[in-house]
Amino acid sequence: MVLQRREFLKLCSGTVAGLGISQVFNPKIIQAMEEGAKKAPVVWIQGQGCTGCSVSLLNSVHPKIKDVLLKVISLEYHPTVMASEGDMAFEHLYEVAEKFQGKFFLIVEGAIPVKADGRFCIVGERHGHEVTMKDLTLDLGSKALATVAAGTCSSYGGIPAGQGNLTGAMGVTQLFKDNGLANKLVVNIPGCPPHPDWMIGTLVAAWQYALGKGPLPELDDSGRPTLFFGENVHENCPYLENFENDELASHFMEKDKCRYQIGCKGPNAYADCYKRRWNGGVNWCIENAICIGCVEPGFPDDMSPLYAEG
Ligand code: FSX
Ligand code: SF4
Ligand code: SF4
Repeated sequence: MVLQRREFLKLCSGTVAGLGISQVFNPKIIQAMEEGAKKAPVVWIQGQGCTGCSVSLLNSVHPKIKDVLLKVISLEYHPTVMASEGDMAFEHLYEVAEKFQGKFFLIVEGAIPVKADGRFCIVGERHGHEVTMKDLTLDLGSKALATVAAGTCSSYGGIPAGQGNLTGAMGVTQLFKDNGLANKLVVNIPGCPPHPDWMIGTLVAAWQYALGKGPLPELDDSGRPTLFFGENVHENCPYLENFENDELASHFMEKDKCRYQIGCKGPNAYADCYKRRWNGGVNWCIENAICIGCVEPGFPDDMSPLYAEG
């Protein structure tokens, strides 16, 4: 049976909230997406980051990244994965922004440096002039339907904005606020890197919203979808009982004890990692090491030192 668009949207508005993203992306729904609507044009730009956010997205297992790129979104520009380069690619980016003005999604990866007029991060050249990440983000952000900040760096500044920040690195929300774009919609998907489900799930929800068929994803005070960032890691951790019984690991090899004493920041972190897990569900941070609170606005400074001696 092929789902009709209306059924698909109904299903999604209920299921995105209630189920895992992998369940949302069952083949019938993907088929309905293909048939029901045009793919959402997306442009992805990168500033000060490690590209881990992109790598995380490319590691998406359920759904396969191939299906996301071919069937769900229309990725028109991505500095690391596109085949095109130079003037041709950069011109295409501007053409998409013009053609789909008010209808495309801007995804920003990495922080944006503003000191020295943004010249710490040059992302291309146009008409013989260097284009800074700062100017490009403001230009595209003013034309986009919504901006998605992928990763803690673009959400809140992250590692580039940590102690010793010489470049004036900051996240998109702050940049927009400082430059008259405070009214533009920004959705933060923090994480260093963010889970692929968080990125794809948010795009799906935003896409429904763009079609006028779904509500805006509910955001918390830090601009994150509560769907993924509404739960405390510690309160849901499988080691909570150990914590309460004072069974605390003093080194990483004590696998059956709580990691609080060796630096775990789970009590201060809000994300659904405990149930979503990472790497296609194989493991997650606390199972192997500790939570470093990578999704929080104060990361990394407020979470430092990341590790502690037990
Ligand atoms: Fe930041 Fe993205 Fe951390 Fe890296 O580029 S969120 S440094 S994992 O990957 O921006
Ligand atoms: Fe809390 Fe971390 Fe201990 Fe889990 S391992 S119970 S998140 S302190
Ligand atoms: Fe980040 Fe902690 Fe979740 Fe790991 S468990 S991804 S460190 S919030």
